[in-house]
Amino acid sequence: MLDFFLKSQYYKNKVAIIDCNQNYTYDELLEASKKIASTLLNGQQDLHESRVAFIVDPSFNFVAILCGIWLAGGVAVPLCVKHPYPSIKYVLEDTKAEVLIYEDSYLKLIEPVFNDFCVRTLHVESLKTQTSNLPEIDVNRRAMIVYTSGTTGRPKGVVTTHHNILAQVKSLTECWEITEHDQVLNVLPLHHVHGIIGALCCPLYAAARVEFLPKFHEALIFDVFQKQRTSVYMAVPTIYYKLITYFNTLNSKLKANINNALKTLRVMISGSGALPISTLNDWQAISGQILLERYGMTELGLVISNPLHGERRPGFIGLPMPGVTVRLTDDTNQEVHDGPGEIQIKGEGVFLEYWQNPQATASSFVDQWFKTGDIAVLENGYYKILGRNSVDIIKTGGYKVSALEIEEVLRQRPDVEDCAVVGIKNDEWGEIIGAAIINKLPMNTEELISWLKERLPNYKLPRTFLFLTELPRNVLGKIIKKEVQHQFEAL
Ligand code: MLC
Ligand code: AMP
Repeated sequence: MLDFFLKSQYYKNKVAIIDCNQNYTYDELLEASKKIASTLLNGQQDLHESRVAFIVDPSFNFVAILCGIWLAGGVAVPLCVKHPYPSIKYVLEDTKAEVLIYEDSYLKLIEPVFNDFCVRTLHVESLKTQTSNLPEIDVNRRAMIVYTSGTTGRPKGVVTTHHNILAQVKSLTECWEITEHDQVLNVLPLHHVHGIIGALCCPLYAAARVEFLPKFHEALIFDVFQKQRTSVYMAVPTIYYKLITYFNTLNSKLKANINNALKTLRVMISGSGALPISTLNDWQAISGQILLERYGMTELGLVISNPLHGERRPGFIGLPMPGVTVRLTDDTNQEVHDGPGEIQIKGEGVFLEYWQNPQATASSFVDQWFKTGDIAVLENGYYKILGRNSVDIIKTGGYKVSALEIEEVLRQRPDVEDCAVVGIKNDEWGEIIGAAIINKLPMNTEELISWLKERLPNYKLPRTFLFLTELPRNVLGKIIKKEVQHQFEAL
């Protein structure tokens, strides 16, 4: 991404970011980023990959901080603005962050940090004060850590280098022909690759314009579409589902206006979870747009996509993006050409490592191929996802959640004897989270949910509960999660 800073000099007066209806040019972005870098350096020559965490809403400031950290030689750790304190604490501890940048709205949330950590805390407004020389950064240095849930308890930090990020961004720019004429509406959380790489770094690299909204709301999104301020839109299937549901409540005049405005977009993209064909069809009826489905992963960026030109095949994730090599393999990692098999990926965009977890890094690769855990087939040149090789990974609203992480939290309660957390198929969310619990004492669901809310972010909360006297187990005593899923589906 460091290339971006060179390129942006040619787009000085072009608008880079819109937030809260205010425009910020590339020049303003570059200047703010340099000042933030200088303030972070605070007299040092280089941050030498020290981790800088920041809890800031999607905004001009967010982007300037991200760029500022990179210009100073730091590793950016974007925090989820919806996480409760224990999740924030986990990331700060795990990354051993040396700096935490915050804005007013999150002061109360992060207040315990002042006692719990020896970390330099900086308020957003104090960042743009200094100017100094900035270091030369080798592209193979670490640039960012984003957390992802896996099949082992706590989330893992996924480390990408500047080179990885640039490779990911170049691939997307080429695949979807993103140019300086594009306008991207970004309503995604920025602590995940969909929002930060796809809908932010990619348009910035192309010198396009990125617009943020103060919060996710269907009316606000349709308002921006109606004003024809968007040419490229990226979202998860749940968001398209929500837009369709909201659209159906509008009066016919408004529907007609939105309908016309949507036809002017260049491309609308869906990813992070399987796009139901019903959502694809309903959205086409509303917008005239055939959603372009693509596939990605925190460790990879976005790697397989239906074509911009040519057939967008419903139910398929498409073809390898530029610079990406894909193979399908059986259980012994032997290639099975058409599958079914595990998707394995090679490419310059593939992440460097799991943060301070060499074992997990080593076991996620075979012969330099990254093992995704997703099972697919290849049909007439297009990949189609069949499922995952672990029932313990749940995708809900585009977020990946570890069933084991939620089980660990539930087991901390004295009234829980045992539990099994599963994903249950759901039209709106892809999957919703269900928790089957063997309780030692009578349990009150409302109390349980508010207890969980203090420990887990909203998207990791179980939405439905089963209270049982035993869990289905196989002869080895292992819980049969598929059976638990059936029990929920039968409710
Ligand atoms: C929230 N709610 C849920 C839920 N999340 N219900 C069921 N399942 C879930 N997962 C409920 C809340 O309890 C609340 O209900 C209501 O929905 C609104 O909650 P919210 O927290 O305000 O949600 P909202 O802001 O509406 O968010 C919905 C969303 C969000 C779809 C905008 O989930 C989202 O931004 N998802 C995107 C995630 C993403 O970017 N993933 C990319 C990962 S990277 P009530 O009753 O209180 O109203 C990746 C790689 C790749 O996957 O390929 O891209
Ligand atoms: P994350 O770890 O949050 O980056 O999630 C990555 C996972 O999202 C992948 O391993 C897939 O299981 C899933 N995913 C991403 N895009 C798609 C898609 N288009 N269809 C089905 N699953 C997808």
